[in-house]
Amino acid sequence: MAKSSQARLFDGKSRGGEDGYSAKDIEVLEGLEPVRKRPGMYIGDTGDKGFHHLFAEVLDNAVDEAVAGHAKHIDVKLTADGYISIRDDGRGMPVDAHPKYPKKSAVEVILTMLHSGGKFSNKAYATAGGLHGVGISVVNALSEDLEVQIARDRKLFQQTYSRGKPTSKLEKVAAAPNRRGTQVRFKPDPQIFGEKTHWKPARLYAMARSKAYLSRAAEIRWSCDPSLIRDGDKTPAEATLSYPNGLADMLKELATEARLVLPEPFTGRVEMDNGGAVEWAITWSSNGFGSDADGFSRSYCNTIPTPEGGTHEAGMRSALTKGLRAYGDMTNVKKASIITADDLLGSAGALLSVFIRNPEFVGQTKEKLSTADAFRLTENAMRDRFDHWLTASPKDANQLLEWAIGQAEERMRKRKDKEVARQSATRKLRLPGKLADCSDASAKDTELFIVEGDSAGGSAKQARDRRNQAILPLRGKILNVASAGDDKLSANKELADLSLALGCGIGHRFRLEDLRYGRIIIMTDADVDGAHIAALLITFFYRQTPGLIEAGRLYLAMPPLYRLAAGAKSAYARDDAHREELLATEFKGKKVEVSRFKGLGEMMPKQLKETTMDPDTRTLARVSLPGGLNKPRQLVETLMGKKAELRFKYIQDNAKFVEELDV
Ligand code: 1YM
Repeated sequence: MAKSSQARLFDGKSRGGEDGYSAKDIEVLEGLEPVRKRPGMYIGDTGDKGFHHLFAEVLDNAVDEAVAGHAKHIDVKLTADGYISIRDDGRGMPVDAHPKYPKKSAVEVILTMLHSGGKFSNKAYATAGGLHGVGISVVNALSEDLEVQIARDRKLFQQTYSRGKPTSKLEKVAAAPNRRGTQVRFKPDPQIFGEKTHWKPARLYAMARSKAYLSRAAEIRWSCDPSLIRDGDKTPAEATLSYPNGLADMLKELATEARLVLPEPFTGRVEMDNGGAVEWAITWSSNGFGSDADGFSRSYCNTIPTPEGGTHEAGMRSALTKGLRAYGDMTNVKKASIITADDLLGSAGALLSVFIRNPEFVGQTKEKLSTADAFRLTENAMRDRFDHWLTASPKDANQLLEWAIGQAEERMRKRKDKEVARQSATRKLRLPGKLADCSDASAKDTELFIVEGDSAGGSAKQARDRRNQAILPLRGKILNVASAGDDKLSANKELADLSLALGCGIGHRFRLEDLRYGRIIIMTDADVDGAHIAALLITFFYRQTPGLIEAGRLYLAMPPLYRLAAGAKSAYARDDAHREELLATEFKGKKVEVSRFKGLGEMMPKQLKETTMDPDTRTLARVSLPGGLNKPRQLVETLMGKKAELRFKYIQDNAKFVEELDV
């Protein structure tokens, strides 16, 4: 309606009397042509939503009249002919002639002029731009047929309209000694909404019901032609909607299946001297509320829903959070300080309704209350009552406090998990380009083969089981970490790639739980160069990730050095001794062809798989620290460290033990 619902709440009072209104108070801005031209501008859309918005607009007018204390009953009647009628028993729209338009009655101005409203209600366009309070004239403009009946001054007046234009004069049709109020009966225009858009009884009923909860003063009597109610639709044909406990009743309805944290909800209503009011009903559930798994927060301003929340909701959240924290403080529960509004209200079922003058709305659909005063008003009203409520029943208060702390802890745990997941995700994103990773993401049962050279890497990639075996080829001799400084280590590309692939960090940042693979397998050629590379790698692991070795996660692959073949029979030998053994046993007396592999890259992938990589047929040597972590420290320093003289001395001292040199 032009005179927004928000506006009129206090108008009756401000003029101090029932009939304080007169036609000269109506402000007129424009006619209705723009509405029919661009209906979407006024009602959002011309689909189901806009269609039903027409009902909301008229109902709001009637509800306002009830909230202002002038009406007690509202009748909603849906008939088979597609008409809906809404009637209240309030003062009745003013019928006197309008001074600026002496030929028109006030009703006609209200119904035919866009943005006509009470002069005193400078808040008439409080929601301008929003969809609420656009005016009953918009409903008239978009109706094929509309009839208004006003019972006022013991007379019944009536006027009819079509598509916003009067089809009759305002006429006195009867005496009405016992009737008072306004009735609007209309049928939306199919030219605007199409032939297929119809009233949905369930939707209308839900709208009516929520209004009844919000205006505890009003009793809404619902009636719907049974032919309109489809199978399976539980909408009643007749119902009386009266909820003297307002939001508390609404909450009861919404929280039927909830496992409540507290037996009783926190409810209340505070009325201000200026006619404003704050009403709320809140309960906490440990299993959500039916389809609202995370709870819900529904707020209203002057019975208009504010789905985007706003200052009143913020005031409520603040009051409750501060209140509970203060209670925790008072009862020496230190942890209460970690509770945030989301912890407390994230899975609560909260209903809030405020009544204020001059509400202002912002946001995409102007459904967010922005009036700054509403914050303080709500916060003050609720905080005071909440403090009393908590101290009055310590058992419940403690339970709520404990529950909220649990929610806070859960939130912190989740955040941490997320952080870890994010870290591993970024680690994954930053994997070295030449790593051929496995498809399994878990560290369980996965293996990383560190391979010497690109050609061996190529064979290994073909030989692997890509589900759980990853290949990282390293080029040539890697840096000797025992003789290089930290700066060299961090600048070394091969080792940087290796650390990235491992995922577990190195040095003091090492964390075994971040290791991306179950086993790390060094796979180098079975020659001195291979042995040297393996030694360099083991040195790296020993110095930078000793925990990985201690955990038994580092292995050496054992590729064969020889292949022995005699006719159809073939076998692989690890080393010279093994070769001799095979020649003396399995191949005894046969003409054996012995070939020596120059490197892994030379092997057929199938051979490499069979001899070195397939868990069913291979042999792995686990790198271990038999004397504990510190035992090899000196030896590593001597053999791999910076000081060549230590190495020289070691060789001199130990040369006597060397029996045979394989060169
Ligand atoms: C079924 C819809 O519109 N009831 C209704 C509307 C008005 C009044 C009473 C009313 C308001 C005031 C004074 C006032 C309207 N008045 C205006 C306008 N029911 C329905 N009931 N007298 C009567 O607010 O001061 C618009 S609607 F513009 F005249 F104020």
